[in-house]
Amino acid sequence: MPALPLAADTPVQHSRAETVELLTQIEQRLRWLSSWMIHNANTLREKRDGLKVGGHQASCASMTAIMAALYFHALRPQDKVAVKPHAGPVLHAIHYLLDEQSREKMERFRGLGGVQSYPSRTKDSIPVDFSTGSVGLGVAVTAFSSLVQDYLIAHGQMREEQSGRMIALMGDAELDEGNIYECLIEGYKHDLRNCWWVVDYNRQSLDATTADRMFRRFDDIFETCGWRVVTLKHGKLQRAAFKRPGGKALEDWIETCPNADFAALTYLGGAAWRERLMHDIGKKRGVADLLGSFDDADLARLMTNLGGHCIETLLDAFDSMDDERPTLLIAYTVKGYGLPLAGHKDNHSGMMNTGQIESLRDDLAIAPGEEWGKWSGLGDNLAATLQAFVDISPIARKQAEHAAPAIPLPDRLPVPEGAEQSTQAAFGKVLHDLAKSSEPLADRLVTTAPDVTQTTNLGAFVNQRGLFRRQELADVFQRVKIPSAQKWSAHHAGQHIELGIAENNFFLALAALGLAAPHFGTRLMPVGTVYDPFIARGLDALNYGCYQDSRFLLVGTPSGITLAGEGGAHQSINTPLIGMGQPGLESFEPAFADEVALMMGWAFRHMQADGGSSVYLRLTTRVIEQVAREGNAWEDDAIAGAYWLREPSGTADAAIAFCGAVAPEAMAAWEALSDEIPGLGLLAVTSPDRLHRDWSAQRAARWTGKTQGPSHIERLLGALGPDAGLVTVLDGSPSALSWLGGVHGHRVSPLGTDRFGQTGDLPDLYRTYRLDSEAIIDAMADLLLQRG
Ligand SMILES: Cc1ncc(C[n+]2csc(CCOP(=O)(O)OP(=O)(O)O)c2C)c(N)n1
Ligand SMILES: [Mg+2]
Repeated sequence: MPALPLAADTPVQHSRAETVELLTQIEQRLRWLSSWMIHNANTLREKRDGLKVGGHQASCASMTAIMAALYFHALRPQDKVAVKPHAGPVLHAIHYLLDEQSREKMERFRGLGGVQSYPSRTKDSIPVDFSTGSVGLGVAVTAFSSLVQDYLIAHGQMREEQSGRMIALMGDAELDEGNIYECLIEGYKHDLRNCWWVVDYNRQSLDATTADRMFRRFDDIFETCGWRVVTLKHGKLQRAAFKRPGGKALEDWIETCPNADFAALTYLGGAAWRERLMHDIGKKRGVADLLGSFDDADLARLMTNLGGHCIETLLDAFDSMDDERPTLLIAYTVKGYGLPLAGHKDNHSGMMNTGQIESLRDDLAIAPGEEWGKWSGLGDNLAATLQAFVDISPIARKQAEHAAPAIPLPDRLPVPEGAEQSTQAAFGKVLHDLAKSSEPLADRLVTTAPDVTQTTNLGAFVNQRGLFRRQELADVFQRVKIPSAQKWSAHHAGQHIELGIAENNFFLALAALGLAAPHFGTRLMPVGTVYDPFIARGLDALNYGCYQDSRFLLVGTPSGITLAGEGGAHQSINTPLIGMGQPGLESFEPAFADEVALMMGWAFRHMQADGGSSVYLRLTTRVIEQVAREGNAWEDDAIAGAYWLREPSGTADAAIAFCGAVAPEAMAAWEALSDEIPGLGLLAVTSPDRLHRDWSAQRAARWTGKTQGPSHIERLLGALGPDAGLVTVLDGSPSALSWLGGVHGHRVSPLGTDRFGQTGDLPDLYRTYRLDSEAIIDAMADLLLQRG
């Protein structure tokens, strides 16, 4: 070990050898602290529920060298990292060394208020650039963040010199997730740059060792998509051994060794390595002498000296990647490196027992009781030098995220004109009007769609504001004067990001766009349209965006069996329940154009509010007659989730509650019944989601002793008599509204779709699925008869 200079008041420039030595020490600390954090939570902390706490010591140890070299050497303050979920404890240990994480939170790993199992932007107190957990998504989102960065640079919101690298530290099993390949293709189309994916290539997933056949295939795939592939297979010790007599035979043997064999030998250790190597290649020239020059412990160290555990190799690699090319760094590693779990195929959830962790502690000269010390077991000088090294690392200068200024919004968005309109067309017109305006909001809108720009009414906005591309792209059809309603030229000032059809990419792009404010200090207003049923295709990515509090407006359109001609494969049924069930997403299903304008205006406010969220509008192409309004009194109620379109009178004993496209049927049924049922109410439900949340919150407030007035739906339905009957109807799962009966104990007859749709015209489909006015009348008669 080279003599290290003492810690000084002024930052020291360390030589390469010193840097390697210091990072080697830090790697050991990270391995220790992550292991100890998991051990403490599982074995030492008091348990009240008998459940396993969990944690992944082997997955952490697999990455500690990579993370030490990245965080304390290669990372620049403006770079952003998505950390492999199971290496979360290593990230916390890094911030502990930086004095940004407390011992107390680490002691409460996986407990309430403690360090989260997987890095979380919203729940962890350390800076987390990207939440991770659902494997694959944290990888691909980095590419979209890089695209967002380019968008901001192109729009003059960031300077080129401020650009950072978007880095994913990924497990090799994540290479099996299809979403990362969808993202590769999209990245290529958009000229992706400033993106690194660093693979912890331990060739183990959760269940077992991974397929040998994929060796080198990943290189081909990524290179085809324009990436540089850097492979770190061997560490410095191995490379030196390969140069000695017999070394070539050893290198060839490693090259062809099956993953499972390598892992098993790693677990068994030095004697097993020797026996196997002697059996396989011992007769080759020089091999016996070469192996004989290592004792068992050194032989085991040599054989596991893979690129991803060799600090020098990692530093050289990171330093060489000094341009903007997207880069896949495949770092060979051993899962559980440096731990007795190393290599065992069942080590994913495996944990060191008490004897094993104590022996690791003793190896590091950490005294019992000193386990949480940052530099326990090291001399004072070395500890001070390490602390100084950590304190001057570029990552220590990373600026905290701060709230980006709000975008000034117009008081109201003008309501599109027309006696008959669809909600989808109204949405397109509101955006088009904005695009033509000089509102500051208009400049921050970014629209995107997975190959459904025109069929979801984004076309007018795109014609006005253009497609975004870093490189100009001419509209060939326009140039040769072939008539088309759609201008399709792209340039750096364009505001629409056209995506291929893969919905996962679409949701990840929205997630990244919606994080522009905390990530880059400039707020964007992302608006994405998707065919409503295909929300399901990207649902996990949608959830992923919401989980990290990204802010976007999602428009699912067209929806329901109202999309009659397209049949069952395109008609969404359960999306109202997704809207209700998804945290971080407020959903609306408007019926009329003025509701659409109102909700869009509210959405833009909510997307930039403290405690706000993303917003989802479920729309339709059905053109319906608009209602005449007297004043704006309905608006607040509509935002709260429902308003009386026909107020019940007296203590009416019935009401029809409808949502969305079936408004005409509900209104016709009301007309037909209102003579017979005096005071019959007609409730326009604009958001089952907000109604239900408010109702639940009101109940919870009672339990927690907080006083709060009645919820909105309690107030509205309070206008009905106690024995009243309710017919609810929407073009979607009836359960989105059937719960209304629970509010005051009213009897409910819920109409909606809960079978797959099919092709047909509206009268046929609404009749078949019981959404027409006759069905509403029948249901009401039934309710009234039941009452006797
Ligand atoms: C989408 C998703 N499916 C399944 C899981 C459960 N799971 C957690 S880790 C893992 C495999 C991890 O292997 P790898 O990425 O190679 O990481 P390692 O622990 O080997 O470093 C799986 C299947 C998950 N977190 N996310
Ligand atoms: Mg793995």
